[in-house]
Amino acid sequence: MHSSLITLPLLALLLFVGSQAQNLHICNTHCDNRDASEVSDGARVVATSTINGREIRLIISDTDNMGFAIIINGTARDEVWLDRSFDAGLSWENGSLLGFTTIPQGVNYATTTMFNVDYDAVKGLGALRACGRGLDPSPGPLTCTEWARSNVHSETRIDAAATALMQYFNGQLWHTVGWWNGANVLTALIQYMKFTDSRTHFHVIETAYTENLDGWDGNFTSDALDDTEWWALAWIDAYDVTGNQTYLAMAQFDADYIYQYVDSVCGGGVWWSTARTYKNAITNELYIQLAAALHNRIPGDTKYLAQAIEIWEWFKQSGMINEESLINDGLRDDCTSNRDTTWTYNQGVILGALVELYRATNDSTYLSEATTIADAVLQSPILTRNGVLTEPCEYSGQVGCGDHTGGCDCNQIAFKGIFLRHLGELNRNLGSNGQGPYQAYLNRQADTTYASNRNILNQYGIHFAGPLEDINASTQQSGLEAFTATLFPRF
Ligand SMILES: *[C@@H]1O[C@H](CO)[C@@H](O)[C@H](O)[C@H]1NC(C)=O
Ligand SMILES: *[C@@H]1O[C@H](CO)[C@@H](O)[C@H](O)[C@H]1NC(C)=O
Ligand SMILES: *[C@@H]1O[C@H](CO)[C@@H](O)[C@H](O)[C@H]1NC(C)=O
Ligand SMILES: *[C@@H]1O[C@H](CO)[C@@H](O)[C@H](O)[C@H]1NC(C)=O
Ligand SMILES: *[C@@H]1O[C@H](CO)[C@@H](O)[C@H](O)[C@H]1NC(C)=O
Ligand SMILES: CC(=O)N[C@H]1CO[C@H](CO)[C@@H](O)[C@@H]1O
Repeated sequence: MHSSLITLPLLALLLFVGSQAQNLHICNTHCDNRDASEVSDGARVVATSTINGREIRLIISDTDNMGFAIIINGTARDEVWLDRSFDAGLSWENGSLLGFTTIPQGVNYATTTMFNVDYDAVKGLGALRACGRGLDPSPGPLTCTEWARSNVHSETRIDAAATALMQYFNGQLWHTVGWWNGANVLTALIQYMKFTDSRTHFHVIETAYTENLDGWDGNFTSDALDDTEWWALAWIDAYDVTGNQTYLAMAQFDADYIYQYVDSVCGGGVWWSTARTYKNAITNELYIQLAAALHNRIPGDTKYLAQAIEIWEWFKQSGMINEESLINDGLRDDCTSNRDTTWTYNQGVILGALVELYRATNDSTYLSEATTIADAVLQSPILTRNGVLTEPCEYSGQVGCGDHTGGCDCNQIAFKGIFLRHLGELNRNLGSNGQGPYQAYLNRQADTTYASNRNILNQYGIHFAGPLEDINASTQQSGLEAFTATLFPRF
């Protein structure tokens, strides 16, 4: 896994996101700095913060897709302004103090002018917060509300989760996550498009393709073969929603690159990396899924189906699937299972792989083998705690990704969404009329993360059951996938 970011030129259109150019003057339906008295009916207070007896309010008009700030219960010269962020609240237009104003003599409140939430011309998705401070008797500490936005592109919980994820997009990848996570964020966004009718973020498919084509070793390959597979599977989904053969051809190119690293050590299987030091579960599960998916999309193919079956037959008897029907991480040098952690994503990708094999063959044995593994996750007290999907590293008290104590590293925070993506796929193939055998479980994950793991910007943290912490684009990817997994195909 490569977590580090690579640098390539940003899309010129989105340059403002990285540089946070000051003094943006945005005109959508209305222009920035519009008088607040012109606000449309239905504006609402979305966030408040208090400091030294003053209250700062953020007011958003969904109709205008604009917001403004008010300070009340203050004294003359108290200050109020807006901050606006185009990267999910990581940074904002420094020094702009949008709409900055002070309380005049004789009253105890002041209102800023209105500013746009989004920047439509460059598809910039923004967030606002209201800030202020008292000036009497001397400059006091400042306070800001939480970040929030309008309900534009965010009316339902799944649309809001997708829009909050797109706020991290930097024109190439996503702020706070690197190469392999980027492939998974893209997959989560494309699956959202696939299972809803939304095309709001459609442009990201081509942009991510073009801007990352020269990343690492080119054509989405690198020494990390699992990373190559994540990208290849993103291009399979891209092909599904666009019908564009370029993406299918790229997935095929990547599969052929990976298959060079299948050999007879331990009886078969793909190596984790080109260094040929470790045969593990994820790389092989992903390959089965990729090869079977290619077969299902390339008329007349026999090669990829044969590869998918070959790797599955090997994997099934490799020892990595343990006596509980859960999948451990990989093989030791002596070719026995290392019995390492049963990460949720290792229980997930195989479900998607077996569904693709079922589609390729109509052999329902593949679905029953998938069901056995899925049921084992639902029954595992480690992976399903009080009915809620939980990564083994969560709540461990160890310092995890970032400075927080979520206990999972920067790779592991993405795993639960990956599991749900594939459980959803199995559920769709076992069910009909919007109900599969895992529907109740999937609905519970979505409802729990919505209720216990979300802020008012519709950002999701690492723990589905809360508390809310460690928010970044990978935890957001998992949040989005909790909703997508509950949906049935509509295309
Ligand atoms: C403003 O101050 C008054 C008097 O101190 C108090 O009764 C009122 O609740 C305050 N309003 C807000 C919104 O803080
Ligand atoms: C197919 O995708 C490629 C890569 O994003 C793009 O350059 C090309 O224009 C697309 N073709 C069509 C017909 O949309
Ligand atoms: C990428 O794929 C194209 C088309 O197959 C090929 O011509 C090119 O050499 C590949 N580049 C790399 C760096 O693999
Ligand atoms: C699987 O069965 C369906 C329904 O009978 C049929 O349409 C499809 O062609 C079959 N696929 C394969 C690969 O045999
Ligand atoms: C999100 O993940 C990145 C690495 O992918 C890490 O640097 C960052 O600290 C994480 N953010 C949080 C809040 O954990
Ligand atoms: C002077 C100033 O306001 N600096 C802020 C600029 O924005 C970053 C975050 O984007 C803040 O951390 C700085 O304090």
